[in-house]
Amino acid sequence: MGKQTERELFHRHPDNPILSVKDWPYNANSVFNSAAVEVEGNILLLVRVEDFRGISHFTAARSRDGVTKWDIDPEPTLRPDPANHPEELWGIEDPRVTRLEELQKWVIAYTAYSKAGPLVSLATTKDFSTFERLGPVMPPEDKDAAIFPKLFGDRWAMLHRPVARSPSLPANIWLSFSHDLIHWGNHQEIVCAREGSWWDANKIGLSAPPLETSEGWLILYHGVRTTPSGSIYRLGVVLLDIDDPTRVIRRTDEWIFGPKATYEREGDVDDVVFPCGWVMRCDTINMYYGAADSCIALATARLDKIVSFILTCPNHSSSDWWKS
Ligand code: BMA
Repeated sequence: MGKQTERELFHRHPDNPILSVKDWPYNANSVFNSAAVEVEGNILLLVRVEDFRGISHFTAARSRDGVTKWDIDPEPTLRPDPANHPEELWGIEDPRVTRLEELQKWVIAYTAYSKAGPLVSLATTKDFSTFERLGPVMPPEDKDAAIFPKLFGDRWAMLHRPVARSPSLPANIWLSFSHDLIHWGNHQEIVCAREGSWWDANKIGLSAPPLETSEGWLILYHGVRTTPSGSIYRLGVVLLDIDDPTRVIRRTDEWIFGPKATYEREGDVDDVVFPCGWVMRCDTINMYYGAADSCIALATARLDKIVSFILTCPNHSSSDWWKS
């Protein structure tokens, strides 16, 4: 591969795509954008499955090595429930799962596709078989949300991406706090989309949930570049202060991963890499990502390499330095 691909910090698994509809136990249009966690020594992916109506649900897939021999639930694990949750009328999408040791539960932040637009909903589970919905926590339009695994003082923190009604306004990443996971406040904009020809101009959003490192919270985000032939979804990283996640310490200027392989470049939506989960195994980050809204792929990177890389990135906050 050429120089540009070698520059990427993440390495694609040779078996990619590791999951697609041909592996699925029931008919579906596409499987993509899965959450990823480790449960009792297995990698568990909570996979977004789109049916032939265009409506999405979640199905759990488990594998010991996180690459092969997936044990996939024979039926949808969590379906939209529009009768009790009208905000799920057009499906549930893009789950991000965080372990909350404090509560001995997993919390799933997902997009509920309501008539008024996509919004952020939460559900909790102990076993990925039964779920308790906490309901919508952010009004539309808002998506790309994940909860931090730790309390800050006595408050939980959530990253999310509200979108203003005016299309001329950028879509930026916000941070909010809550005592009970249901009522959220102290909303603050912390990472802003850049402008002009930047790869992450006008629209960004959180990808996988925040990852705790010795240097701070590692935040993986996607930037959307609009081109005459469609949008390109690429990835960058931000480092947040470990005790005060409102403080941005570093941010990559260049994207660290973007669509290159055929399964990322061609699919239901071309040129998309969209991770909703990453799992640490030994010193390695396993990043699971939706490719071209059609299948699931895996890319790996050494955590120490990512951390040393982000520490070489510009030391600035989300101020508008890039405009000048
Ligand atoms: C985003 C989300 C993702 C999707 C991506 C590319 O807005 O809706 O679910 O993968 O667009 O289509």
